[in-house]
Amino acid sequence: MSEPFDLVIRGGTVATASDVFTADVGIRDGRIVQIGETLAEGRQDIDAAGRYVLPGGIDSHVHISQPSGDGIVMADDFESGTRSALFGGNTTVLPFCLQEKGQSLRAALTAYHALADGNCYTDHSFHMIVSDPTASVLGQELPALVADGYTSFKVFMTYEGLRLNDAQILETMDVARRTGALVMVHCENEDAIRYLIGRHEASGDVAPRAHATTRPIVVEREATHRALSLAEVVDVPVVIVHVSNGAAIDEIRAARARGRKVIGETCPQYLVLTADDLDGMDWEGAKFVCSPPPRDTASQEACWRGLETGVFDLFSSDHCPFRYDDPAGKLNPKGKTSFRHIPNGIPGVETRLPILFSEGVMKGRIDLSRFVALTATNHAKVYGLERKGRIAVGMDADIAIWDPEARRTIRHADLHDGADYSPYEGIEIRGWPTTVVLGGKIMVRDGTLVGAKGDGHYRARALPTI
Ligand code: DUC
Ligand code: ZN
Ligand code: ZN
Repeated sequence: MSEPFDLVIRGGTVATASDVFTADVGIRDGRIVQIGETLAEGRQDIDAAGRYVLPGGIDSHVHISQPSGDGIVMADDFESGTRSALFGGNTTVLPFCLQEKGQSLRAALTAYHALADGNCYTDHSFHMIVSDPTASVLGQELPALVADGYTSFKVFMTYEGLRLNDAQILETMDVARRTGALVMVHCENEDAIRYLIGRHEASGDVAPRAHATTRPIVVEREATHRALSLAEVVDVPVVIVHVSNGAAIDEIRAARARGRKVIGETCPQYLVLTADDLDGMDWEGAKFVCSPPPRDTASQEACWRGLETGVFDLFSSDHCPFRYDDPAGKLNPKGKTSFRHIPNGIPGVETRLPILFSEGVMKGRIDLSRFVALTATNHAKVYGLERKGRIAVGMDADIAIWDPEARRTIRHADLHDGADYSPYEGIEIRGWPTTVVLGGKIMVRDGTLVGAKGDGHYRARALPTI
């Protein structure tokens, strides 16, 4: 007789990126070992009748404990950031590890691992942010890191001190070509933004609302076109992250029509927020300052269509939390003098999945399989998490059990991150993950934390399969 299961999730509606069916899921030694009808009793059983049994979310775009400039501190460390992720139905996150100017990539990673090790509630891996692409970084360090399982890196076209010029982007993309790793690009034209910031400040327009005005769609569209063109020159696939509008989407479509391999990502803020939300808000508008900024309802519709039609492969949170009422956050002493000094980014790792589920699945815009693809399966494929993102025999038992009938109103007081607000406060949600299993261990049971920090582990990644 075979060994008993450690855990059986019984009678739920299981969804994969291609199918939806009713089954029991048998788990042993951290993996899914059997899927079928009427499995034998496990050491533990979860009754999932009336529930959806989905792969744990993979949020491949989050920022945790990232150095953010003079006196500014991110609201989440690895403990609070991954706890919040877990409560939002995620079992893996991919935060960014920032290379500071003059720093070796290895040193940046060592420091980042030290912050994460033993403190995480979810599994995790890191993307490098390459800010200083010296000959040794590109020639030796980056290829060595790719070989070690850090198989993706991000470059910026905006932010002084972070942005790379076209020559540097080409050189960095060439490392991806040689190694098979994946380049992610933040597409906004820094020079155009600086010009517009100067104009606004000169006219005395310094409130948070002007953040969006100085980062208009054309600035993102131009940079998206350029990033796609540079990737075409080098002949590498590219990930265009946090796409906010239809013009940038058109650039992705056009590049694909030329035969280019492009991965598109969008985020909740581009579906449910607009720049107009800041109207009449004065400094409280700082709560919504992120880049690219949310746009307008036409852009929201374009992003929805992109999710429905396959322009977007990835739906991520871009969780980048700063406290609002805090001298180390949005309302830092300089931040109160101009939008230019408000740290860019908003929290959202816990609300990403409920927002897409409620607005997308429950309102009939996407089906459950597309939801699974956009929130888990595609992230695993794109970023080389070979044993994650699917409910299938042999995969890690990373599972979120959803109550599709749950009704909640987003209130920051109910969330688990380290910020002091949610930009999504007051949004009505239908459907919420109630129980979350990581590597076969129940971490959240019926809304209560039962796992421990340190249960989440670092996972080296394979090359992308796209
Ligand atoms: N880019 C991100 O990817 N996240 C937050 C801020 C930013 O500019
Ligand atoms: Zn970015
Ligand atoms: Zn980001």
